[in-house]
Amino acid sequence: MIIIGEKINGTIPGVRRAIEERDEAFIRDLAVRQVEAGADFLDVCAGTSPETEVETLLWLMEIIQDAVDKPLCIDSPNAKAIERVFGYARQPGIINSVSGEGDKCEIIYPLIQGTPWQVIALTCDDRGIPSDVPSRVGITKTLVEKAAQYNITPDRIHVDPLVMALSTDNQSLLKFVETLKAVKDLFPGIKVTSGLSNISFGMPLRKVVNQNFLNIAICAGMDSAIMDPLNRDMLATLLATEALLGRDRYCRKFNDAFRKNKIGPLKVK
Ligand code: THG
Repeated sequence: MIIIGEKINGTIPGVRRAIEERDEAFIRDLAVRQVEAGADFLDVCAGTSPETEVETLLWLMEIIQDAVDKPLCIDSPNAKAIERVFGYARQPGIINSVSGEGDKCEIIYPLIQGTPWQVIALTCDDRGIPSDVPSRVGITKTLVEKAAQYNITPDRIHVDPLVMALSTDNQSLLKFVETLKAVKDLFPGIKVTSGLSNISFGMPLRKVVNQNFLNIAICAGMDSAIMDPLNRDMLATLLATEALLGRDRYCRKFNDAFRKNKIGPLKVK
């Protein structure tokens, strides 16, 4: 499983404060701790008003890239902002995201053409966010076909089916799994990703629901997740599921993360 660490996001109150006060140490610490916990990519989202977004992203990107040697996942609803900061990434990462909305693909795909960059493709378009499987698969098809025009192959695309809250759509998880299977059948090698928190919106014990979603999604074949690797229980769910599925030889990753040993204390408390 590919872990995209979500903690450097200006919509989180503590991060917003750090951005406003230009608290470099706070951001650096979040970068280092997420990487120590196993993040493969670090999501970076300004979460500010459009006027200050580019400046904020550049400030965040510089701090993160000075602190750790991991690729970024550049997260913005604004393709033009992504275009402006793209050149400041020091290694290929993930663009978060394209969708069928407006001219997003026409801005983002040329940027990453001929590079190893990957991209998250949201299954929404100018008609909105569909919750049914055929519409999601249809949008995925369009996004993959457009990508092919720029020689961007399916293995560089993480489809994000934008899960609905279970409290408003009882079939939400089942539709996610169905979408996952359908897009993988259509485009072998394509990746499927998701945020983990939408599923539990409006429910008590949200974290328990999120963890169980992660477990089922991994079993169903999800390839990456935008998640908080510093949440001990969430990371434990991920590593336990992978171990149980036979993907963690000698349970080494699980044990290294959580067993106190001679080398040091628990990595994630
Ligand atoms: N899909 C894609 N991109 C996304 C999302 C998605 N980007 C934004 C968002 N969803 C994912 N990022 C976050 C960031 C923070 C939180 C939730 C989603 C959050 N964090 C709490 C905190 O850090 O304090 C607690 C998290 C926890 O303990 O689990 O709520 O869906 N493509």
